[in-house]
Amino acid sequence: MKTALETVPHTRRHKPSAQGAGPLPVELLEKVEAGGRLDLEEAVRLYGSNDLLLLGQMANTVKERKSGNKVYYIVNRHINYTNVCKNRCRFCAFSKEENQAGGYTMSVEEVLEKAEGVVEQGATEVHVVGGLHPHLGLDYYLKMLSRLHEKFPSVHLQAFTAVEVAHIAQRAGLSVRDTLKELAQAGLDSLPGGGAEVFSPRIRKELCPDKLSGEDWLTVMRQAHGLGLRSNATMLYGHLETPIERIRHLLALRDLQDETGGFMSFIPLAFHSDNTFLQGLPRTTADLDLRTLAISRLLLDNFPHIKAFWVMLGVKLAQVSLSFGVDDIDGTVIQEKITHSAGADTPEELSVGEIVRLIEEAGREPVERDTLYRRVVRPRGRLGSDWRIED
Ligand code: V47
Ligand code: SF4
Repeated sequence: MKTALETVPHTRRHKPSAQGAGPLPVELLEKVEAGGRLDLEEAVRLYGSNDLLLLGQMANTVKERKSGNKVYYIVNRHINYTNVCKNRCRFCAFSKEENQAGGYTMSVEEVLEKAEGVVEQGATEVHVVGGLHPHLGLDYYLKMLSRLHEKFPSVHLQAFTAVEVAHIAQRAGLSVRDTLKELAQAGLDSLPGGGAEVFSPRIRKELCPDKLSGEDWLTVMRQAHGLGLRSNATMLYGHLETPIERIRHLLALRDLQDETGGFMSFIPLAFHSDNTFLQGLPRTTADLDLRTLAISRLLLDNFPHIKAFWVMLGVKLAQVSLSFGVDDIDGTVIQEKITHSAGADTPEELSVGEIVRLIEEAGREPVERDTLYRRVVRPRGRLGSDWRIED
């Protein structure tokens, strides 16, 4: 495996821009207090600020305006149905060539089996994503969704990133819109936010040249929202991108959200370099993680929720992030493979008891939600498949 030093010209993460370095100007604090919209230059100042706690406080003001003291979590499970992928992004440790050792593709029956256990234990969402398999056809994806939907009609199926949707469409010779319609008809309820990475063409050229462009990622989401499918959005940070590239990514998401209103939550994903072409790049720091979450909350004024994905962030920092603009801590997750292949040392799953303890200890009110952020009610507070959505 080549290291970052051998493979890429930019080997160090970009430091906060000197342009914005220093204390936060009082006008910026006043603007956030008054609910004003921040622009690119102002966001640069936030990245350069030497006062992380003040930044957190500003993000917290916005968070509390939107969701009060609530912090959401969900009882869910991730199913990564295949790791075979034709793209082989340089930041990805999960993907394999079709016949490479360790490559796998689940049958629809295997996906159903994985879902079954957790649905009995009370999962309200199954989150399904995988690689871009060169030979699976539309029928595989449709069958997976329709069998899941038939068997577990009340469970929300959040499946296939915009990148997978474009790949499925291309293989089927259909437009993205028609593909989305077929997937929705088969049972797809919403799209996860993966595949966005950083929209910057410079970064995509360097790290994932075969991936859908940033513009095309946004187009798939525009079309999904147009059909009434909601989605999330992500940003992979902490590799070779500059603060300005992160900010432009956030602003592009904000523009699309102005247009469609279809995004539910934004999830910054902290890069892990083990077993990737960027091996050797150090982990993101707590400062960069908290700063990125807080700036996301401040810039994405039209996103209802900012999610800390504890699998990538670490459980302890995810808890601290509840004072930095975050109002969602994701969920039980169970067997996420993408980050764990890249060296994540977080557990494979968290119990509801552990999640509730993290949230309560931070002085917040834990609220179990479904994928669409409706409150989930459980008889006698016990986990099981007899939950309902609060009227
Ligand atoms: O698209 C790949 C990222 C994403 C690495 O929508 C990596 O609620 C870190 O999108 N280090 C998939 N990240 C996961 C994802 C996601 C996760 C949780 C919640 C939601 C949601 C979405 O993981 C990929 C890519 O951006 N990724 N490799 C890595 N080495
Ligand atoms: Fe394939 Fe996704 Fe990994 Fe890229 S990040 S190689 S598209 S599985």
